[in-house]
Amino acid sequence: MHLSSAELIALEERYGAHNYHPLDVVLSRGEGVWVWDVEGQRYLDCLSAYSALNQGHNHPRIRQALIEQASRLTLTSRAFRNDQLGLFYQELCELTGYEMVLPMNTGAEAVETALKAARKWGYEVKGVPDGQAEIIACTGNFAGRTITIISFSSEPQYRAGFGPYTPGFKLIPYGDADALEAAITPNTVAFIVEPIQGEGGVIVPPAGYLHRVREICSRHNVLLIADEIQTGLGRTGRLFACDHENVRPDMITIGKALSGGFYPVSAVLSDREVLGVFRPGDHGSTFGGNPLAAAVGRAALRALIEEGMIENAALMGEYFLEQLAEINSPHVKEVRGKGLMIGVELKPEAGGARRFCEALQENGILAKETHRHIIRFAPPLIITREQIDWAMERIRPVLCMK
Ligand code: IF1
Repeated sequence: MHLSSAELIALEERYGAHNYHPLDVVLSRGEGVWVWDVEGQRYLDCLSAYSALNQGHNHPRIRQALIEQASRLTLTSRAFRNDQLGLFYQELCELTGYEMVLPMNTGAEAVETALKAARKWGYEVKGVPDGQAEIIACTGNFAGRTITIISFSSEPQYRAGFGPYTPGFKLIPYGDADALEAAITPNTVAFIVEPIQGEGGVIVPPAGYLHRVREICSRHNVLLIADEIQTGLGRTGRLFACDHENVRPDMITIGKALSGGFYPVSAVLSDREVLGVFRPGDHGSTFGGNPLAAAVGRAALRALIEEGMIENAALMGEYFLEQLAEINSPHVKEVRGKGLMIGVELKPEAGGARRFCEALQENGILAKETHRHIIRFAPPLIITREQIDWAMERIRPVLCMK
């Protein structure tokens, strides 16, 4: 029985909670940078599920790993061990240069894990009085939807109606290293920051910012936590966005493309001094570190590295940014980003980005607005120059429409 887009939309609208306002495109197949809707219409995916599909839709090697592992062993819980987890740990640590991993499932769970590790490290290693730990974050951050994470969100809509909020967080402006220095107290255990703010509107901080916050955190014995769940794993043209400034955070959260979009896989990377604070039973998750996640994660990392996707993201990102910046559109205020993490900010008088995303959809390009005036372009990292040219032929007329 093949239901039409309209019929499937009606089902979603009738039975599903309305916690999203998606574009009315009903996808049924994905391959590489392309997706097809139920009527067979083809689109170029310029969102990549918010960077969970860096390797492209339905990557054959990752799919093969999923199928093989799924037919053997999918879940053991961490009450027992399995033959994939140790290898996943080893390959992640060798690739990233960290000593330890704590595996989870969603990005939010990785962020929560990093926050718990920082607090416990603060009490046991730094010597902060119990219950007094402070964590600093930036306005405009997005790190997930749990009550603790939205407790340090500056976005009213993400907070409204969900109080009371978790205490122990302080907000400073993004991109301002002096503000960090001023906010640190003897009880500060960590500073959590996105190297580029994704949801905040593809906000690239001033050059040298990450380098300065690294130096400030080291000097004050404050853990630097980089949330690379969106910017990591090649999205900005380096393995991690922090690599552009040769900054090594104390902890990194990763997720999304860690599975190539096949399965929820996330993790916290750090060294023994920090992740060593966890004792058996302190923390965990039913699915965290399951053999299917580990097998898929191993294949997703292998594909990313062996198929040169990170280098391609740097090359194609430069080209895409340059092409977008050359469009002479009365609506465009700024084109910004790094690698294939690009934002086109429209002037307020353009009437909001949504109508441009809907026009792009009509032209076969799927992109998503963020914060009303910004169109995000984040295609899979496997995109080719020809595909960017194909996209530009369709993006230009939309950005120049009335
Ligand atoms: C939604 C945003 C993006 C993230 C960073 C942690 C997480 C995310 C930097 C949490 C997740 C997703 C969540 C999804 C839409 C999307 C999003 F618009 F919400 F903010 F990407 F920008 N850190 N971002 O970007 O990871 O728990 O979702 O696996 O909640 O609407 P998660």
